[in-house]
Amino acid sequence: MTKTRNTFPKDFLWGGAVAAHQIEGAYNVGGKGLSTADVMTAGDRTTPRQITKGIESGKYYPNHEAIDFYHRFKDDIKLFKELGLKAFRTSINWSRIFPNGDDAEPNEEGLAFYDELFDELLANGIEPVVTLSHFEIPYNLYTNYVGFKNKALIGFFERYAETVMQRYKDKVTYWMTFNEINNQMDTFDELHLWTNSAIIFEDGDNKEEVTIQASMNELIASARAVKIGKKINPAFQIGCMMAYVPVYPYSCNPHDLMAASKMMERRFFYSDIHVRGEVPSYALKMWEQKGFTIDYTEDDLAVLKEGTVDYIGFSYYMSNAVTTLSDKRGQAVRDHPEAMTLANPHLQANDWGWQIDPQGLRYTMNLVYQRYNKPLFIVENGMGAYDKIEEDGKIYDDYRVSYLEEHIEAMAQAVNVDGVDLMGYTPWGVIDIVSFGSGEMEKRYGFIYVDKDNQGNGTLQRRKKESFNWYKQVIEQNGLGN
Ligand code: BGP
Repeated sequence: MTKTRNTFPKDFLWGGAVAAHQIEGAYNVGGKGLSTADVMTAGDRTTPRQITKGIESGKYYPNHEAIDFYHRFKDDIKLFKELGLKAFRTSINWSRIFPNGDDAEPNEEGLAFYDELFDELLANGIEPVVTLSHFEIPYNLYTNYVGFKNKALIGFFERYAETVMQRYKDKVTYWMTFNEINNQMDTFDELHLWTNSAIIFEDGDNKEEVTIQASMNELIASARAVKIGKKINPAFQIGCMMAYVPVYPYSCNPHDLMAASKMMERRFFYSDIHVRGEVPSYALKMWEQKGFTIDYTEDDLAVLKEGTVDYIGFSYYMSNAVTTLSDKRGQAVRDHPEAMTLANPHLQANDWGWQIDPQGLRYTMNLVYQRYNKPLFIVENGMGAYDKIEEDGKIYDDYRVSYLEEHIEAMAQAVNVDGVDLMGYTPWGVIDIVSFGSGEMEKRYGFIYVDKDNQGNGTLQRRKKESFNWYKQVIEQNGLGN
């Protein structure tokens, strides 16, 4: 492999990423309303998290306290500075700003919290990168409006976006609208629909049609936010946030190739609209064939066209392989409408079954850049793992370093060999936080360890892992070094 390890652009945004509900805690402090993330219990590797009706006594909700970043951010930012972060990606918790989502006025205490947070970051030379909605919305927008199925949410989101963009116009330059907006289309499973759109299906719902309607409402809301943001401050860089999981044909049977391409289309649907501002023809055809009626107006279409994004933010963790070959049915990990997912025999997986594939990152970067010709920003990447504190008090997380090193190497190839325009890299969970998928604390991604277990016990004390020193050096030398 060509050695191109130490060559990233001069102002490359080396950083770390988190989300408000997974880090802040203080779920009922400072005038904050209940959010959809506050009614999710803890699960584990094999048990899914439950979504309860409001907060039920006797159940454990890991996001209520999370790692108490709300009260400890000043100390944490000191560590981020020591690590050398140039950027820190977090989200604003919508329910701190509009506790019920439909309130007439924003909550000043919530706005003041993010003022303080962004000021502290900037004072430490760290650029805030902000997601407007990272897998949560005010709970009231579910109970009284059934989530993004309802077009009223477009207006509520627009007002929220305008409020925070106006307030932080001189503090935040990099924005993203909806986190991993395309995660909901693959499986229609409860967790993803809930976190993306606050939808729980009702009897008689056509799941796919309802999901597409909610998605269109979000895409329109996103485009409106982009338009407003650009008016507030033309220097804003506003991106979308996609989960890219490249889908490979399991065999070279052309049917497998076609199935993989069709599955990719389901994910590209979202960035096609965010970037090109048009509903793609393959989607219109599919809706027609399935008899779906998706409600949007000529004005909405004009908004989509006017509110296209500046860059493509995305997460990358793993790849996927699919087949249509019926003799493989016994090995299927998951069934999709067009094909079955199989474990890729060329890849290893982490303890949660996520297949590790650095080449897949380079492939994805090429694919996306060729499709859109817009700057890319890798805003999540990393490997969840169990960490152990050894007798000398240290955490030797060489598995984490290997994962990240291989992905940075692939990234360098994409930039320096393939000519991809990449703005930055913010690996996921720079400090240990609550897992979104399982609600565990012990699925750790961080360079900084947090003393807390899956049941919520622990001192919350922070401790640098060995990977901390490694990442610090990567940032210092603007790459891996030759
Ligand atoms: C992405 C989400 C994050 C996150 C990460 C890791 O899907 O944007 O919020 O947590 O994946 O997933 P998990 O926490 O389930 O390991």
